[in-house]
Amino acid sequence: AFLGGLSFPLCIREAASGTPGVGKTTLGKELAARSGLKYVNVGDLAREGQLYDGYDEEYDCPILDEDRVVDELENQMSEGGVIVDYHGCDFFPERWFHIVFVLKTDNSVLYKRLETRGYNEKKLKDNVQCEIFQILYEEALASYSEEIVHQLPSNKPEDLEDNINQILNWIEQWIKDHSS
Ligand code: DAT
Repeated sequence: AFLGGLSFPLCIREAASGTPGVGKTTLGKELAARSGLKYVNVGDLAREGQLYDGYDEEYDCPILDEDRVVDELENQMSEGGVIVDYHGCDFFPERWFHIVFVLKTDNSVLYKRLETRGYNEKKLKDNVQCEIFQILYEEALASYSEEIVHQLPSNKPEDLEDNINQILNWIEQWIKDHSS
């Protein structure tokens, strides 16, 4: 409820990263609702603007045109106050983000979530493996300063609540530190 006070220009930018199905959208939207920050879903943005560059037959999905996504987001990212949701974060300019959260889900839980999405066998297996090997966390660590990359558990509804509270506290602190 402290968020009622956030009327001055915000310059917070966050990324939620992690394997599909770990709960990025759920967290990002809820966080936006409770913080007043703006939520941007890169997958939706790409679909709406058809920001694609070819089609991946093996994974049965369009290939993201990363440069066009970056161009499309540049203006609002330099304004700040944005939560960006995508399963990867290595192609975004480093200066865009003050903090990066990588959600982590146990394999058995993740498998069930992806199964209900109707993923094909290969996509299911590869995504669960990606999670097992912590590939997206490693990617985030390689792309941003280690101090701003945080891994958060995302298995149970209580995790969601804890994560949101933790991030809201972080935002509050960030504003205090930068409002002088
Ligand atoms: P993503 O955006 O990472 O692909 P999502 O937000 O769509 O993931 O969530 C996938 C599914 O998991 C969806 O049915 C909601 C559920 N979910 C998300 N976070 C959860 C949590 N902390 N506990 C239990 N279920 C969760």
